[in-house]
Amino acid sequence: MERSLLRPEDIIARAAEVLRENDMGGWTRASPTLYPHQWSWDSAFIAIGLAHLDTGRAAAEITSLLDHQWENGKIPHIVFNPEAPPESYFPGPEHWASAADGPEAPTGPAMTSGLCQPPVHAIAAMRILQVAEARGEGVAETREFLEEAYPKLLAWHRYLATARDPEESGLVTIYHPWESGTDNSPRWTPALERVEVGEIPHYERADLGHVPDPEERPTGYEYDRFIWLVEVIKRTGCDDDVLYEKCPFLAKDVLASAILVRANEALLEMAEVVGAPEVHRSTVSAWIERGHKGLEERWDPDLGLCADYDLRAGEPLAARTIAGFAPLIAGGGKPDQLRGLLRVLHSSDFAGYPDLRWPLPPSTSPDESGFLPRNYWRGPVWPVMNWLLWWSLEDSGERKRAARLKDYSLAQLSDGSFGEYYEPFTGEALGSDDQSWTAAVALDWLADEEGSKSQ
Ligand code: 2M8
Repeated sequence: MERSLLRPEDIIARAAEVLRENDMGGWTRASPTLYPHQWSWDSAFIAIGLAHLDTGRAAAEITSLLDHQWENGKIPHIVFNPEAPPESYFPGPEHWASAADGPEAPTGPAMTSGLCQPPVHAIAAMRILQVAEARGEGVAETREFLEEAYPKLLAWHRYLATARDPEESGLVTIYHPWESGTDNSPRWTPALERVEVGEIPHYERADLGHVPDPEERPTGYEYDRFIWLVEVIKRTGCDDDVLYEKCPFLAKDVLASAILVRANEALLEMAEVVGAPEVHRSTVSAWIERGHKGLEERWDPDLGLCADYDLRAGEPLAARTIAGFAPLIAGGGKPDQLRGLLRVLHSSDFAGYPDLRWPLPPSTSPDESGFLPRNYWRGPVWPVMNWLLWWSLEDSGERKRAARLKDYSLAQLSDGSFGEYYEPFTGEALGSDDQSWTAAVALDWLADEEGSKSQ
């Protein structure tokens, strides 16, 4: 059905409605049917959007996630909704139950997955304070929230800097493509192909029942590997040391590492706000420095992008995907490198590709061999990725480019469907409608519009 285009004030109203409808009471499901649970990095983006509606509710989003933090500092990638019917999502809580007996899993009735996702949380937490201060509302409450959240976020970042980086490379190791958040992206294809699938119990995919066309979701080949890796990870009790030895998928993720650099910068600001001891600040500063170095080492001059690294195979994973812009997202890079990345971003490899509906970067370059325009992380445009790029461009002083990215992104969202992702050539919304993080970034963009008007 053709939808009429919404005006900015209507986008705000609809986005707020989406977040209200997905509000499960103190936490937000990622989408109404496809994702009925709380996802880690979705919640961070959701908090950024919620801040413009209610800073207290935004803080609660992060707090509820942190309530399920593991003993070793890990923030789980999913906190399961006990009310969601068992057949609504696979693999659900029962599937992860054995991992919940592990020594690091949180005690109590709530069930979580044993994986994690990119660490956007500290960035979100500081953004809540920024919004509260700009509005002159809820500042004291937000500061109290930050005092509670700070040690937990520090423990989370410490987990990533140690258990997930025993080599001290500055780069985050992942055990499963789900940990990258860009599940079936071609960035992981060679590493996934090297995974030999063992015995897996028969399973039914719930996701295919929630999208109009299975072509929008990962393939059966990919899912078998996803599920096998979950089996392997569970059998170790999610033990990081054992996984380093045994996990058949072991990779350095440049996007998560870049986000960690930014999240560590946010943590430094938070340390200032809560008056944390100096030693924390020097530790976090060292993590930041190490992160920049690690990304530098993963620079691929042929791609003009950063490339992930397959630790198992001992080789780089060169692919033209949105994750390659990691140094732009990390910020603080060399001016030459920034210029080069901007060139690639606007080139025919990405946003300048001919015949795109809007000049917005597809998640995978249309020139990459694994590109599929309707398939999930293999080609569609993801508003949440555009938010990350926009935010990074703003921060690098590239305000004009940032404004263009925001304007086209808002044009994309003006059909009001708040799709999970969009077909790059037709602009059709794909995956789930009413995806919470899409609504959230729309709210943040439109609040920025308002802010710039009043300046
Ligand atoms: C997608 O991932 C989940 C598994 O974690 C799935 O496909 O079932 C990804 O887009 C991920 O980045 C996102 O956090 C999640 C919920 O929106 O969905």
